[in-house]
Amino acid sequence: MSALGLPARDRKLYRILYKRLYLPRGMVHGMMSGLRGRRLGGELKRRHDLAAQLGPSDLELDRDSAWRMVDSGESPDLSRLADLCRDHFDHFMSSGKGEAVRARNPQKQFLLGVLSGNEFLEHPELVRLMVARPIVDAAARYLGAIPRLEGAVLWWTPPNDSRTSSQQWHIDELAQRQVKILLNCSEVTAESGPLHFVGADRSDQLRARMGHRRGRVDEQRLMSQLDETEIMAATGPPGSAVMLDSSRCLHYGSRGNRRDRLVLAFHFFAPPSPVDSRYHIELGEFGSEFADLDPVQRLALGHEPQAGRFAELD
Ligand SMILES: O=C(O)CCC(=O)C(=O)O
Ligand SMILES: [Fe+2]
Repeated sequence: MSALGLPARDRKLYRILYKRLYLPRGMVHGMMSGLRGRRLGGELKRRHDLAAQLGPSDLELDRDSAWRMVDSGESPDLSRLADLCRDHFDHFMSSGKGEAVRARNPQKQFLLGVLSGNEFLEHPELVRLMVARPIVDAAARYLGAIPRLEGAVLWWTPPNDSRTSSQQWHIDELAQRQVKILLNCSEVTAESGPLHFVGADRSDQLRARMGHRRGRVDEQRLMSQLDETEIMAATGPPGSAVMLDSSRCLHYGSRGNRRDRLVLAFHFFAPPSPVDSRYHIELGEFGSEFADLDPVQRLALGHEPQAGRFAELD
């Protein structure tokens, strides 16, 4: 197996450095990525070399603005993935689990987890679609190395009136850069609390101007510098998606829903990226359900194929 699995001591170290000692994100990530990169050794180089060989993906992201929309039907893999997630959700609701998940967390009636992290391993057909080549290739070309599918969560947001945590403007601080896909699995309109976001180059500029380092962004201050027309909303029919670097693009979502929203969120981190998300996926053994995946896809799932298998890509 690859050396990507994150030792528990790294998680602890990150908490101490970033949360307790309050060291700057760039410093903590730089230091810890260096350590992890060293552990990855030759694998890291192979991930870089392989990414350098890739041609443009159909789902290419612009490096500066770091986002793109995907129309419904544009990616057969995402369309199929949305259908399967929708079926899973229908089954989840009809078996009464919807009410149970709402009751479990009365304070937070948004982004309710229908499927999360390693639960996806019971649904390999979903995992396989998340590492479809156009998706991994787009993430690899943006991140400069074959990345890992770090985590995934199928989120249900019912109508709500709250405005807390990720319903407020923020960036995802767990990584320096990442590629996140938010796949609409239900029809997402302005009433369904779509993800709202600003391109990365503009977000960098705004954050620099506000001196923003971490935590929620003050909305009033932000809006005094930002024109409404610069804000994008990820609306669209099932199978449509937004791909973005949510660690650079300011964003919020699930706000003011009048209608339910079902989205699949999954993200790719650069290989040495030091922290795991709450939705982390960690493959144990590489089972037969993934046996036919190619070397790039295997690496995306944290599995390093035998050196000889790389020849297949040439
Ligand atoms: O669409 C949402 O509710 C916001 C989700 C979010 O902040 C994220 O996926 O990073
Ligand atoms: Fe976020």
